[in-house]
Amino acid sequence: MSFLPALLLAFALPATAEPGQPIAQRFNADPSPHYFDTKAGGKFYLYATDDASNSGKYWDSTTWRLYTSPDMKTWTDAGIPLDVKVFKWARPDAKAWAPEAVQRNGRFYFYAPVGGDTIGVAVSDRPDGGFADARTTPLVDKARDANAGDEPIDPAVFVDRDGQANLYFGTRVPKVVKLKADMVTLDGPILDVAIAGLPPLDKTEKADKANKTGRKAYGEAPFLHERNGMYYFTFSTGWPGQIVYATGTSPLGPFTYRGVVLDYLKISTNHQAILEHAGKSWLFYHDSLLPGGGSHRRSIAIAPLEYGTDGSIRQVPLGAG
Ligand code: FUB
Repeated sequence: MSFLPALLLAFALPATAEPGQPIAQRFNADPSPHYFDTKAGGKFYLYATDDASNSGKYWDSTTWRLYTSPDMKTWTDAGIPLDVKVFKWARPDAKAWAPEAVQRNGRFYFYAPVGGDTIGVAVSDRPDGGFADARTTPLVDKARDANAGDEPIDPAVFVDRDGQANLYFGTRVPKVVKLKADMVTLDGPILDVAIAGLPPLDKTEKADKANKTGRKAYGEAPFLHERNGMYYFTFSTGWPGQIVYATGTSPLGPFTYRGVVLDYLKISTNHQAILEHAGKSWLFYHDSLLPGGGSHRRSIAIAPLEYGTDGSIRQVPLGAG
């Protein structure tokens, strides 16, 4: 087949996901994967930062992207679920960064870092569009909320078995705050997440520098999941970063550092999510995998995640190598 028809076919066909392979032929990053049951049936939904619509020099896209899959193997580009203009209070230059989504109360909630200093929340009756601002003000606002940190970005929501939802976010110092059952109101103070074995960075210390001196630290991309009663807090150690994990007996922490999930990749960021469904576990991450790819032109990939009998996570055999 000549180059042009092959290229057209690559964009027309859904992509097949394998470890180290992009899930789509379009740049995307910051995976937020879910299995949602709707009236139309259940399927996998993957929300992403849309690196294909940025300048290639910075993460300056203003739209998010959605991919869907019936089987975690074949992914279809479902377009733009929303853009930053949904949030009327957003600064005119606000960028659309790492998103999160939750199905709750018969609705779909979309948590969006908007502009690096605020997190907004939008709501819809369907997962693939129709989102409207749920509050008309930011859910988290650096200028308004005590202890919101220097950069309230990278929201991740965990809903525990008892129904309590927590929002995790932040760079350099990980943050957690409870959400009310409406999913759009903070319920109490914003707390620092304590990780024994990883003291937080002070304001003058950069995580990437810390990495070069061998000191691991929290950088960004907080994510929480639970398995067999153990709470796993995963995150990136910086820029560049490893994906590492810590465990604890409460979703609010404290957590104890346990080890590396995914080694450094050859790009400036690393951002993970873990999806457990029907007894299987997968790590979603992003890397430079497509032609023309790089630190601002990333691609989401998926790898099986395995655990030891003691609950430890086995390091995924990918990395800068
Ligand atoms: O996509 C922009 C930023 O890059 C995200 O907020 C970080 O997690 C990093 O992946």
